[in-house]
Parts: sequence; C-alpha cells; structure tokens
Amino acid sequence: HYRKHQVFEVNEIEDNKRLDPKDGKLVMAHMYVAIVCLIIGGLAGLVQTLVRSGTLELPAGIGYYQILTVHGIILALVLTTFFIMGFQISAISRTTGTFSPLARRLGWLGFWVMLIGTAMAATMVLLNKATVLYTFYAPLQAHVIFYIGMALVIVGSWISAAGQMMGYFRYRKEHKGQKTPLISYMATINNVMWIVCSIGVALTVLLQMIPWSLGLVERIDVTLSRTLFWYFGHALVYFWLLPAYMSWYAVVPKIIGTKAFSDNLARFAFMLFLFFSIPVGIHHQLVEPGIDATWKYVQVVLTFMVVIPSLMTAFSLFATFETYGRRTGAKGLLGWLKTLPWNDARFVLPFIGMAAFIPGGAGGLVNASAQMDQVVHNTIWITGHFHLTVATAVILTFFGTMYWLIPHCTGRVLTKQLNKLALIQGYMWALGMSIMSGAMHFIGLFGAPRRSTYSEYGGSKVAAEWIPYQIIQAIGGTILFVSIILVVIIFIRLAFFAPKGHEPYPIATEMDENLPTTKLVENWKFLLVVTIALILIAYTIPVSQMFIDPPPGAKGF
Ligand code: HAS
Ligand code: CU
Repeated sequence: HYRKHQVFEVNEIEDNKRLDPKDGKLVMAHMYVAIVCLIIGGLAGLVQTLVRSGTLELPAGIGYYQILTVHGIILALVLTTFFIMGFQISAISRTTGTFSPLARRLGWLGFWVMLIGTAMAATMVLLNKATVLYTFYAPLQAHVIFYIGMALVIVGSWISAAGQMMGYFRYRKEHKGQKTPLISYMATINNVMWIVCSIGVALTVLLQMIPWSLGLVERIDVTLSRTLFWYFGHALVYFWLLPAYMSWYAVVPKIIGTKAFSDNLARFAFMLFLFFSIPVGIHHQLVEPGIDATWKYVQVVLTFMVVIPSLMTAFSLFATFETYGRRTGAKGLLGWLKTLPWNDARFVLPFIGMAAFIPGGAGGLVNASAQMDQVVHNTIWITGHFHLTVATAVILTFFGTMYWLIPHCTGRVLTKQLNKLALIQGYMWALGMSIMSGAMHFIGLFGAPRRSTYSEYGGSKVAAEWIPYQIIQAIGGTILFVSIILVVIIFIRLAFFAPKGHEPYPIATEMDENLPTTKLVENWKFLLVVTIALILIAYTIPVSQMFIDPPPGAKGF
C-alpha cells in the first residue's frame, strides 16, 4: 500500500515554507510568556520539594500552600495555555495559510486578555489572598479579583481560539471537497473541546464563586462546584495532551524523515477525544459523597472509552517508527528502535515524553478504577501520575517543539551545540522526573498525602517512613530545576543569539494521504451533536440530583 502512494518522497517546497513574520511575532509573544512562567513555576517547584523534605523553611511569612498555588497555576494553567495557543496559531498558519488581519487581531486580543487575567490572578496569589491551589476547590475561598482574573484567562483563550478557527474554516471553504491539513483539524478539535468544557468552570466561577467571594451569599454548594470544575478539569488535561499528540502525529514523523502511519486513524482518534474527554469528570470525584454510585460507574466506563484513542495513538506511533526502521534495514522485534535519530533533540525530547506516557497512562487506569482509587486518592501517588503525564509527556514535547519553533520564528537555527545542550536537558528531565515521580508513586501507596507540607504528624511511625522518600523527591526536584535552567538558556539563545538562518517547520505527510477522509470525522454538526448528547447522558441526572434537598453548603475558608 505505501509503495503505491510514494511514501517517502520529500517535498522541497513544503520544507522551505515559512510562517508569515506577523504570525511569527504573535507566536513568539506567547512563547515569551511561557518561558517566564517556566522560571517562576519551576523555582516554586524546587522550593516545595525542599520544604516538604524538611530541608528548607520559608522566610518572610511565605506559606507552603501559597508557593504550591503559584506552582500549579503558573505551570499547569498559564504556561500550558500560552504555549498551546501559540503553537496552534503557528500550526494553522503554517498549514492553512497566513492569518487574515481579523484572525490575527483576535489572536492578539486573546493574548492580552489572557495576560491581564494572569496578572490579576497572580497579584492576588502573591498577596496571599488566593492561596487556593490550582483547582481552587471550594470551600477554599479566594479574593474576587483572582476569580475574575482566571475567568479572563479563559475568555482570552476563547477569543484566540475563534481567530484560529477562522483560519481552518476559511481553508475548508476555499478547498471544497478536499481534506483539511491534519494538524489544523487537530487544533480545531482541541479548540472546540476547550470551548465546550470551559463552560463548566465558567459557570461555577460566575454563578457560585464570585457571588460567594463578594459576600453576596454566605455558603457554597461544594459538590456542585467541584462537579462543574471536573466537567472542565478532565478535558483540561486533554487540552494539554492533544497539542503533544499533534506533534507526535504530524511533526515527529517528518523529523525522523518518514511519513506518519495514517491520517484517517489520527482524525478518528481526535474525534473520539472530543466525544469522550468531557463526560468523564466524575472520575476525579469517585471518593466524594453526594454523587450516586451508578453515575460514578457510568463515568468510569466512559473514562475507559477515552483510553482507546490513546491506545490508537500508541499503536500508530509504533507503526510509524517500525515501518521506518524496517525500511532502513532493521531486523528483529525491536531493531527499529536503533534506527531512530537519537542525536536529534527535536525527536528525542518528544520520544522521552512518549515513553513516560506509558507508565503515566497506566497509572491513570489505576486511578480510574474505582476500587484502586480508594487507595491512591488524595495521596501523592496522584501527584506522581500527573508529573509523568503533563509534566513529562506533555512538557518535554513542548520543549522539543520550542527548539525548532522559536528559531523558525526568529529566523535563526538550532545549532549543533544547542542541540547537544537540548539532549542533555531532555535526559536530565528524564532522570530527575524518574526519581521524583517514582518516589511520589511509592509513598503515595504508603499513604503519604498530596497537597500537604512537611509534618512529622506528632511523631507518627507511618509518617516517619515517608521522610526518606521526600528527600529523594527533593533530589529529583533539584535535577529538574537544573534542567529548567538549561531550557531557559537554550530559549534565550534561540530567541536572540543563535546564528541567522532557516530552521524548517516540520510537517509530516501520511502513508494514506491520497485516500479520502472518512466524511463524518469532519462533519462538525455530527461532532457537536454526539459531544453534547454524551455530556447530557453523563451529567443530567447526577447534577439534577444535587438540587434535590441539597446540604446547607460551606462557608469560605
Ligand atoms: Fe490523569 C488525576 C485518570 C491521563 C493529568 N490526571 C489527574 C490529575 C492530573 C492528571 C493533573 O480516573 C490530578 C488532578 C487533581 O489535581 O486532582 N488520567 C487518567 C486516565 C488517563 C489519564 C484514565 N491525566 C492524563 C493525562 C494528563 C493527566 C494525559 C495530563 C496531560 N487521572 C485519572 C484519574 C484521576 C487523575 C482517575 C483522579 C485520581 C484521584 O483520585 O484524584 C488516560 O487518558 C491515560 C491513557 C494513556 C495511555 C498511554 C498510551 C501511550 C502512548 C505512548 C506510546 C509510546 C511510544 C513510545 C510509541 C493508555 C500514547 C515507544 C516507547 C518505547 C519505550 C519503546
Ligand atoms: Cu481526569
């Protein structure tokens, strides 16, 4: 099959294509914010591991939970959103054509609204008026400016998403009957998912948290607010993951010098992500009261459905790598591994991310299994899980992407020397995170709580067992911090000092590129109807039940 479609031919014109400089500037604005976030959030992370191991006491009345809030918000919410919007803008502009002036204006407007929102929320956290952690769970209560700031970050991302979608839909209109570029389709799926899911968090913030924070109402319904949060929160983790998948499907094969396994399979997987990312939020509330076990069960089943497109992705990546390896003469079961470009940071970083996602995803299956979640819920095992998923699989892919995207936008090149530094950075991350996340998984099983500062728990024997592991965590955290310093150095070099030149924007073609797309996959009416139907099935009854004889609610804390 692949011979018939000339799988391995290289398209010079495509390779030399550049982003429009105006779009490149917009992309870079997002990247600068992302790198500043990395410095602040990374420092907070280092401090946390030191405090938690009992090595450091915070000066000047700064609290552990305040630092933890900075870490979670600035890395998990702000860095990710800015990087993702910047990357998606670049991908859509690169594959569907330069942004129209209106689309670009929306991109800038979204950028500024997100930045102002971030500044508002960050100010309140720094003033210790919003020490509520990144999930801002009620009954922890923040200053109203914090909530307004977070709402603005979301509104800004909607504006930016609207600009991106204009690019995609313009292409579709101008190329009737043809398929859209794969990566632009993927970015659009991610944007649509993001808009549908963030309505949940917008509802709890606007209708529950802001009036409560202003003192207009005294009490808040905690179960309802957490349910609305997790309606958003699980899709949020896929909003982080899907841009990494865009790179794995549509960029990495090009870097290797081959074609991606299948365009059709990739689109089908993304369609399933749109369907199943949202109606599963209750798997974060399996241990909470006030939700009927039947509906927890339904959402666990749906959670196992959302695993399928990730398994399809794993299959597709192995197929891409193995096809390439065998073509270049690899023998045996795993001989193809050796043929991959191990000296190219643009490949190695995402690959480490993929490898980390195998245990990360397996841990997710443990969490999603209600019985096992009784053991790991609210323990630091969960923290270990998300440091493998978002803080390795996703973020290493983002770093690996930055290493070609930044020079592409600034008209510079990733030099041999910087590539080497980037490889060291990636391997240090792998080492530091294996140590830190490994220790977290272990003591989680011994019962060590998450979201918790250093304590000897009154000389408890059980707690004493945790301390050596917390020191191991701090060692891993320190290695990670050194790796972050390397990212910052590489970033600055690529943005301002690396030699001028053309760094290509790699976009792969697929082995089935000449086959038509399955029609339904790009039928947006169909996609929305199924998405909304699944949400209604999963949420109507459990949410309605929260209004029948609700508890009195909680005062702010
Ligand atoms: Fe999760 C909690 C279940 C994926 C992030 N998760 C969290 C939290 C975060 C998070 C941040 O069901 C904490 C939230 C909080 O603060 O309370 N998670 C899952 C499941 C999956 C999953 C079933 N999580 C993610 C991803 C995240 C993320 C992705 C971020 C990006 N998670 C849970 C549950 C909880 C939870 C419960 C709540 C627990 C509790 O008690 O609070 C799945 O989607 C995972 C599917 C993935 C796979 C892996 C596929 C592998 C691939 C790589 C192939 C590799 C190749 C390389 C080709 C099945 C695609 C070759 C390599 C060689 C070495 C040869
Ligand atoms: Cu989840």
